[in-house]
Amino acid sequence: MSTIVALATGENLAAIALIRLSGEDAHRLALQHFESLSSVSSHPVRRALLGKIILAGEVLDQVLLTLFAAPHSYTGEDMAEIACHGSPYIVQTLLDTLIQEGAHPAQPGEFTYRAYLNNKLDLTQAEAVNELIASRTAAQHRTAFLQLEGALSEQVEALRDKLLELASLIELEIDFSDQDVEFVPRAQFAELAERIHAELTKLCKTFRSGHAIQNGLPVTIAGAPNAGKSALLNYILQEDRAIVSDLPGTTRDAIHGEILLNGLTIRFTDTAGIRETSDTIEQLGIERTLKFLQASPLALLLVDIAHTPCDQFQAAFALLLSKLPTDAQPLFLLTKSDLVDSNSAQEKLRNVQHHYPTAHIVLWSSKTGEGETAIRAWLEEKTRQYLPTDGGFAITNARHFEALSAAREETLLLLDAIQAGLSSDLLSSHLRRIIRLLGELTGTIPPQEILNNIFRHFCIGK
Ligand SMILES: Nc1nc2c(ncn2[C@@H]2O[C@H](COP(=O)(O)OP(=O)(O)O)[C@@H](O)[C@H]2O)c(=O)[nH]1
Ligand SMILES: [Mg+2]
Repeated sequence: MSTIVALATGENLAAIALIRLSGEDAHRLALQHFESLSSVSSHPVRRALLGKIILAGEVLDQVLLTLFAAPHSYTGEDMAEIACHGSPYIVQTLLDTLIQEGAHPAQPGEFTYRAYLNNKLDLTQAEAVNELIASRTAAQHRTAFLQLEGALSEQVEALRDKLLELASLIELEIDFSDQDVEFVPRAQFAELAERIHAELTKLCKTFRSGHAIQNGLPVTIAGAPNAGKSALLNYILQEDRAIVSDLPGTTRDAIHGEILLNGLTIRFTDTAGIRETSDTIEQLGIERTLKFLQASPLALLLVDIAHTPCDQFQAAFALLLSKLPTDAQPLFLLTKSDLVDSNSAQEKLRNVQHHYPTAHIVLWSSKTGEGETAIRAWLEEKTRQYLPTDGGFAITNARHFEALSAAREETLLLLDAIQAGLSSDLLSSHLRRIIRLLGELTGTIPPQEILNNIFRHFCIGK
């Protein structure tokens, strides 16, 4: 395999830069212009050497060179890491020299790809490397780290092992089909398939949480113009993100802001106020509001308690409720509570609560902060629904979710086929499809393994 080289640290100016080499010439290339000052350690597979890089008689830099001997390296190949000073000139000169002398500039992800090819990581672990690097929150870090340590691979491999075992027995039945033998009693087979289905279902369910961990939890802020939506967003973010104005229709496009709660990112979207309008631009904004409301179950719905006439109060509620998706979990805020005396505010609250007994409704003022505790408690409760239960484990990757869902669907078909008493070769084809899907997930190639498994467990001799 050719030797590749790349700058492993970012392009930004920093004290130290790390240049990585991997492949059979990695050590030779790294040592070519290196003059050792002292040996920092002389471990047989990993050596760190302090020395100078000398090019055409001139010292380019003093560096720390670490050599890793195959297979004890990240990629499983011989590797060298040169920690030099972060000067763009030093980095570029070193890279140019190494490339001139035969190293190839690495493709994106090529070190990890080689690690995968050399069985250092499976596919899900390789993907986890990417997620770990990109992680910004505690929950993202935790899910990526668990996946890198093999939490998903282990579960999927355990399922595959069971399936491979079954597949080998069923293939054997096909071989002995003329003798009409059943190596797997069908009741036991069905029970196993159900267990596998249950485990796949459990894995798939973690995606709800994994998706929220990766992409944040969207919360739409909606209501009539002037209800106080932008003031609420600014209050939550503690900054002047959106323009607050008593001119109705000020916020025409969606404005986003994020906070971190329980390790999850909550993405608030302040939207254009919903009302009848002939202004086409405002109308476009309102259509976007409706899309945001439809797209996420969490919404903060605002009704101005100070300026909405009593006889329009319920209509305002009904209008907002009619825009929500069926799985909506809104929190209603009766806004500008500082402008009404507390008795009449309480009375209005009781009144709407009476008409909407199941709705969560609180009084809110962005001037006094009344209702902040209630909003925070609601957000806390909602985020908790998305936190992973299984020690932080959750699948975060859509590819994994799709493969697991497809495998789960196929398990249902397998169950139907068993119950319908279908022949071994039909059962085998379902099993093979599930095995292939799970194999694609972790990156192992299944059919050869089925064969190997047969030969490993049985001596067929024909
Ligand atoms: N007294 C009071 N005024 C508020 C409150 N929230 C918003 N406002 C005022 O109501 C007007 C409209 O607020 P804004 O946040 O722009 O409403 P939006 O159209 O829903 O985004 C502005 O003049 C705000 O200063 C509040 O809680 N109390
Ligand atoms: Mg606004």
